[in-house]
Amino acid sequence: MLPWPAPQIPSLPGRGGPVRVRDSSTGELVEAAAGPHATMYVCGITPYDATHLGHASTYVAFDLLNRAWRDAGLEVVYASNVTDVDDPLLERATATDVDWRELAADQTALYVRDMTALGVIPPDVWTGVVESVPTVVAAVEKLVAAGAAYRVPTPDEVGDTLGDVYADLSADPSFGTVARLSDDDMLALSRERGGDPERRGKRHPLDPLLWRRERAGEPAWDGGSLGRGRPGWHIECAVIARDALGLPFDVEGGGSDLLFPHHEMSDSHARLLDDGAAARVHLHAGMVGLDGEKMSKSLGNLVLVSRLLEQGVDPMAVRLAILAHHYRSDWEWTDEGLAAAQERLETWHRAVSGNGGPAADELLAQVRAAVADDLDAPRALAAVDAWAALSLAGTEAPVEGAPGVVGRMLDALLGIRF
Ligand code: 5CA
Ligand code: ZN
Repeated sequence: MLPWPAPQIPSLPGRGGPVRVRDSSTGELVEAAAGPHATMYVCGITPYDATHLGHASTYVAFDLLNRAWRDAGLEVVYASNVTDVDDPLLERATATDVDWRELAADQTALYVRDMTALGVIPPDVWTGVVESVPTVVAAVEKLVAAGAAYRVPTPDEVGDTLGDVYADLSADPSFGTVARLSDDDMLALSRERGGDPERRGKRHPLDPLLWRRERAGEPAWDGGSLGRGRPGWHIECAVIARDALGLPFDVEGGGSDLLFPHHEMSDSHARLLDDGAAARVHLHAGMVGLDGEKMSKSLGNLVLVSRLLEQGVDPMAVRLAILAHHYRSDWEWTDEGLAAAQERLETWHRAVSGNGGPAADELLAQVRAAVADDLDAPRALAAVDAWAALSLAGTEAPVEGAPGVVGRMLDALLGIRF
């Protein structure tokens, strides 16, 4: 798929240092990429409803990492997917009597508009599930041939009795090392997040679906020796990430709801496909809530980016409202938070609008240090607030051109553009 146009990123004096992040597998602070290249896969949207603040917050978090890496001189390759065929998308299409392809295309277009408005750097490789079906089929066939996958009879499948294909997790001695959860927790989360532990005929309740045979009324593709059908969820990301970045890649990310089962399973598939490691570092953004509940398409408690923009809200205020929270924390979207971001944006705008202001070097160093320290955006914002207050107070001897450097820095590192 063709991603949205990349924003111009201004160059800055000097260079940022190595970026450290807290790995969600181990809880340790680690260097996100050793360089000179940095590779990142962030799970993309399932396009059945427009971008809400939760999605936006997750993509802004990884955008911060992308920007910090580039500022440190690394050559970044960022890959992502669009889950343009999956159960929830098909269910919504049926419920609203829309063609599933049309629904996916419309919602993906809206997402593109939202990401562009929020100044998110687009992926370098952006792959839809539908276009990756042939490579997924080859990967599943490889897992079957290796004895790492097996067939489960499907009573209602069309035509023959090949069955659905499931991964045999017992073939992967490293299974469980991504999320490091107890068996009970894994089972509960699998049930909650798209798994099917009760499916009869599986060798283990957690074994995930790799290939779903065609069912009446569902879209299906040629699956070679697997028979017509469509990909399971986790294998798609394993294959898309591997093909875009090679294995192992540096960072695999998404919201914290993807740590298990999605990333546990997709890493397991990737390991078995490549006899090696999948992602070096796992990074997960906290969940954004509304009125005490996780914001989610299935619950319907959504604040949509597109709706805020329609109401005339400056997308940079939305971005600043997101950046006011550390990416790993769970937080609530509120009108007050947005109002505070709008006020902050105006203050910053006034502060960077003059020709002279307090020197920029120290602020640049502080913001660089904050983002390099596990993407600590709230700390970066506080440093800019202090500089802006000093600038607007007019008590410092003005340094010519300093506001210009600060403006470029806000743009390059934080994605805030006036
Ligand atoms: N297509 C799959 C990933 S392969 C998917 O999870 N799609 S999604 O549309 O449900 O979510 C897109 C991204 O937004 C994921 O990284 C997900 O973890 C993140 N996300 C979803 N809800 C929230 C939320 N309330 N707060 C923060 N991030 C969220
Ligand atoms: Zn994914």
